[in-house]
Amino acid sequence: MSNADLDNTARTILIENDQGGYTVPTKGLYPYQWNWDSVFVALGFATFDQDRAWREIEMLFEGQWRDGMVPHILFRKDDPSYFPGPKVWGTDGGPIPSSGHSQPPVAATVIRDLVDTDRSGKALERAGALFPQLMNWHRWYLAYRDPDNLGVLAIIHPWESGRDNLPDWDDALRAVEVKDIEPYERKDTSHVDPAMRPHKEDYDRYLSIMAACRSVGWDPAEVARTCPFFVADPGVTFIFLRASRDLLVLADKLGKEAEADEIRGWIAHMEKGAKNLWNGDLHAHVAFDRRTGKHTDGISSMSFLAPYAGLADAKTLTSLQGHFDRIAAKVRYTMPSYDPDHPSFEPLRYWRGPVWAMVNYMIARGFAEAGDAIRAEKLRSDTAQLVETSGFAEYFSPETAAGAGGGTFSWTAAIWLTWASPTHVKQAA
Ligand code: 9WN
Repeated sequence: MSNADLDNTARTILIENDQGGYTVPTKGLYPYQWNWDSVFVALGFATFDQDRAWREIEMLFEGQWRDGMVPHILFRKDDPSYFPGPKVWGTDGGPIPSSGHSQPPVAATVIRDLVDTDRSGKALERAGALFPQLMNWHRWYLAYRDPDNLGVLAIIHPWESGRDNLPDWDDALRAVEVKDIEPYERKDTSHVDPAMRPHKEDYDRYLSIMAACRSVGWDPAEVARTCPFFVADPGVTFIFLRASRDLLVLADKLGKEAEADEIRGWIAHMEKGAKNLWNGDLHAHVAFDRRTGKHTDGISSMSFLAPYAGLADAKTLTSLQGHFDRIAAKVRYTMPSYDPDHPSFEPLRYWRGPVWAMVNYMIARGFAEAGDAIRAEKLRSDTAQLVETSGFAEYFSPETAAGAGGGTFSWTAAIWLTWASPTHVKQAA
């Protein structure tokens, strides 16, 4: 297929996955609105329909909870093709049935992008309408995912990280007691080869964490205090820090001085706090279990997001470039979701090895901003080749380029349109 054909296919995927203002990640496997999927999807729509891009994010924020949380899934209708659905979550925090935790907060960054690339003259007004909601979501993250004010954000469930079965969660997850779960039937493994999905032992614990949170009524302070899983995540932390910098730009544009001061305080605090994630043996930022204080011993793709978060001091950047080159020499396509030199690496099992287009996009952006155009371009051209070889898959083998998981995937299409497509590169030049 030519690049122009791929561009058309990508647009068609977004249009066909559109449910009337919000987009499902892919039909069948994921039939609802997911948080960070929608935000990346907005970037794709913005390449041909800016109004529709805003609508995607506005509809996501329609589901914001009273306490400020923006849920990871909005169940606008009940669909039996996905498990666990709204009844299992048992939440009551907002106007739309939803899951009970959040997902990486990329929204402020994308909203700033929509403002910067606006052709309608209406973007700042729309950003202004969402601004108080963004502030409340960021405040919620700081209050309930960093209750001890360390300057790093924790996740209460592997799903909250968006990287469900990442090896970083293994030890903390194994420590979760399997209890209070009803017999259940997974649906994901009827859509996708089970070898590309998490194990049953993982799902038992995913559901046990949900049961524990349900038992405290999803009260965010109680969840932070008692949740059997509470792990500081470089992914969520770096995405939040980056998003806070973009929120600050929006605050300045909108003349919100008090909020701008507040955000500057968060940024300064998190710039210092990030050292809590530093693993001195690996020379990289990694996860650490907030209950045991133990760091993980592997590098994940999100370790490479430090420059995206604005942490591009010489020590961090040089060390990441070294890891990048080591990994690039080991696998054909960067950036595998986990270090291929780690014993937990599995090239096709979801977040234990495969390449994800939107992660590559974020890493590349950070590297480019830090002045490393060469590695940024390697990430882009690898992503383009993966799509050219295997289409708009959910994720890809870093070794063979085989597509895995769901097909006709919205965020892969969106990232193609906004960044990876050679057509886009030509237009941007
Ligand atoms: C659970 C929708 C979502 C993504 C996540 C990805 C996967 C869900 C699942 O699919 O997670 O949230 O059921 O496997 O891990 O990042 O947002 O695409």
